[in-house]
Amino acid sequence: TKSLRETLQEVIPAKQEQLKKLKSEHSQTVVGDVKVENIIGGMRGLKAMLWEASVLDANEGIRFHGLSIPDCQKVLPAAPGGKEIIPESMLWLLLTGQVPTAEQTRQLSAELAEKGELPKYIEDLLDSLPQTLHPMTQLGMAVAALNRESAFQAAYERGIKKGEYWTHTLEDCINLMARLPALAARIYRNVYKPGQELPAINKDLDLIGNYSNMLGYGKNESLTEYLRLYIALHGDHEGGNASAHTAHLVGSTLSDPYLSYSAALFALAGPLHGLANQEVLRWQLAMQKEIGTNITHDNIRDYLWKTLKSGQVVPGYGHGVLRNPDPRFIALQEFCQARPELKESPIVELVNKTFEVAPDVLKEHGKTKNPYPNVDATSGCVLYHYGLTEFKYYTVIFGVSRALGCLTQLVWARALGLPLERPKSVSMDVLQKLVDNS
Ligand code: FCX
Repeated sequence: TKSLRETLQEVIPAKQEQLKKLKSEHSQTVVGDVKVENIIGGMRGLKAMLWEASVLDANEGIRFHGLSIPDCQKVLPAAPGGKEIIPESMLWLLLTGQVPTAEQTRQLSAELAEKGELPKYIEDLLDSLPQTLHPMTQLGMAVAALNRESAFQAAYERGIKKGEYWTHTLEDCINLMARLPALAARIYRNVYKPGQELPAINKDLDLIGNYSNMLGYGKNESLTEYLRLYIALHGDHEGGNASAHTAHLVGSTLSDPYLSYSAALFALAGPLHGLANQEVLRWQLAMQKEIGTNITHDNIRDYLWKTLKSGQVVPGYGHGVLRNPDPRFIALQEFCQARPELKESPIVELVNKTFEVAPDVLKEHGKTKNPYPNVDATSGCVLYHYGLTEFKYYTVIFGVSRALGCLTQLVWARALGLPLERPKSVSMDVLQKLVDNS
């Protein structure tokens, strides 16, 4: 059985060759225009960066190396005894473009468990932080502090050749991925369950089996399976989203993976990005409180209009790229439909009913380009149902997940020798001149 490193070693030369050819033969080929709307509109739609692991289609959603979410659900190995995709198999796919065997997935799980313990100074750092510090701030701080361990930084200081960058980057990425569950679980314990014992990492468990266990939910197999699926599906959403783009930008300065990913986490912590899942739940619970048990389409419609008329966005709806219901939302909904306890859960039912009404209301409202749900419309509600009710923690779970894509691309950026990112900015006066001369 080939290891992850051996598999990567095999696939990298062909990709390097592909890039070399694109560079030498097509450097000056025009593949798009830059419009004023791109410059003043957050670069929406501007094709301006390379990202290998996944591509987002506005209508059909994300594909990971060409595989849709239903494809991944068919072919990617699950945990022993489980059914859902696990982050290890997704990580393998994102990194190598290949579907791992069950044995390769188990080997990766074992390696991550082996490397999952936190250094003492990181435990001390986390334990010294005030309970009131937002869990995402804590996660970002701890990930940054782990760069004391960076193999890449140490190798760079020794003076290695460019061709070796990716191997040290990979080592950092695997070590960071391995430690994220223990980091995230310690933050949860410190903030919400002080005094609760933190179990040691079980070397026989997969990454999320251990995470769930350390959070104190190890006996809830349904929640553990949900976390596996949730974390695998949130792993990557092409390169332009704020967290992925941040990791890529910071990584392009040859900052090590710990610093690059901590920067990404702070982008994820914004309410228009990763924080949205906590906002959705807050909003759905406020709706539940207002309309009580009489969950009718009319009541939900009224509540949606109330939100919109007060100038707020409907959280969990809309997207910078997608123009259809998010397939990640659909996959999480299907998870709920397959489990009677979830299907009948009041909060899950409310999410479903909202989905039946919200797209029409948002179309009538006429502002958003995408009136359909994104993944955040449902993700937090399942956690809530199972008793993981601390909203402020939800983005941390997303943060454990998004590492899959961000770290993968850091390995590829170094393997392909991608340069420092440095787009050109213009002032409004310069833009006006460009417009006048066009
Ligand atoms: N409710 C009400 N109005 C909305 C809306 C929504 N859900 N989504 C977009 N709009 C409004 C925008 O505020 C904007 O109004 P403006 O012209 O007055 O500024 C207008 O519609 C056009 O926005 P649009 O181009 O469709 O959307 P953007 O690409 O600018 O923004 C996000 C995309 C996702 C930020 C936006 O749809 C939003 O705020 N949604 C709610 C928050 C959310 O769910 N975020 C999670 C996104 C994602 F899944 C993730 O990154 O995690």
